[in-house]
Amino acid sequence: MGFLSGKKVLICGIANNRSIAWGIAQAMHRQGAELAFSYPNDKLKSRVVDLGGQLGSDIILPCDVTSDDDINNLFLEIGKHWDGLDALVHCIAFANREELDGTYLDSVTREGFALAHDISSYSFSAMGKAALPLMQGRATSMLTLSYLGAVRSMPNYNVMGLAKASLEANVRYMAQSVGSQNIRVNAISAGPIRTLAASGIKNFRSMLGHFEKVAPLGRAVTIDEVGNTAAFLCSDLASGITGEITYVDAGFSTVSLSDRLLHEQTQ
Ligand code: NAD
Ligand code: 0WE
Repeated sequence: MGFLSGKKVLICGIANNRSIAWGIAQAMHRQGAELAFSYPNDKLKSRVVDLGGQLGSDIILPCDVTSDDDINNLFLEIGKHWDGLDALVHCIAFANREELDGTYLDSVTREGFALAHDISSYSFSAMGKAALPLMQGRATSMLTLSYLGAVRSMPNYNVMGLAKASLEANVRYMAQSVGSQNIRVNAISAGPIRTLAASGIKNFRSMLGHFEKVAPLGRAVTIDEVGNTAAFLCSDLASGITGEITYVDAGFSTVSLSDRLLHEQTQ
């Protein structure tokens, strides 16, 4: 019996089998969770139906998080399938591609700033709010995905960094506002992973190379490693953890000067 057996979990943000959300879905499935999934548009529907089916799920519902109606309908539909919800997993981010290139001040715009914050941060509050009725009377949790660019500047990450900073503050404020209902709210800050959201990002390959040199584990992290941590954080094993940002980054964020880079200089 897995540590999530009997738990009902909604996972939002699968685009394909490289998505972090897919790593989370598989890890939670291994631990015995029952899963439901959302997809943002018809183009992605068949892929999510297929991947969900591989984990025994036939609850696959539409939700573009820029729409209040979509968000409300999503939880109404979940309520028709399930008597409640034990965990909400949010793996959604978006900024205009042009704003993930060049210097921050050159690329930022009023509209792009609003869009990035709407999809990448506000949507977590909106979904959390809509999930509340289904989370009453059980020990439940909400989880989102962040990145180090929230707390350190990062070339080209630009407006997404501000949106992730907002998302991390969201985790703390949401945790405070639902703690008395025995609902926990956390984030995983993951190291860089080659997913759809990372494809086409300028210099992603050399960024990964630098990451591997600096990180104490000397390698990138996988969607399975993020998935296993997500499964833990959404389980009763993590019943004392809320408002927290857990780093799954091979130690990268803990390093000041890396051994490997120092040796490169001194050899
Ligand atoms: P991904 O492209 O597989 O997932 C991003 C998802 O966001 C997609 O499924 C996409 O459909 C969804 N999305 C975008 N706009 C949406 C909208 N309006 N409504 C509903 N869904 C929408 O990439 P990923 O890397 O798995 O990203 C998942 C999360 O992990 C994101 O929050 C990302 O910021 C975060 N993250 C990624 C990395 C990385 O290096 N890949 C590192 C740390 C954190
Ligand atoms: O959060 C992310 C990526 C989020 C993302 C990616 C895209 C690409 C396609 C948001 N919006 C879009 N819009 C698109 O049109 N990551 C943590 C991965 C990532 O993205 C970077 C990174 C890393 C790491 C962008 C610049 C620098 C580093």
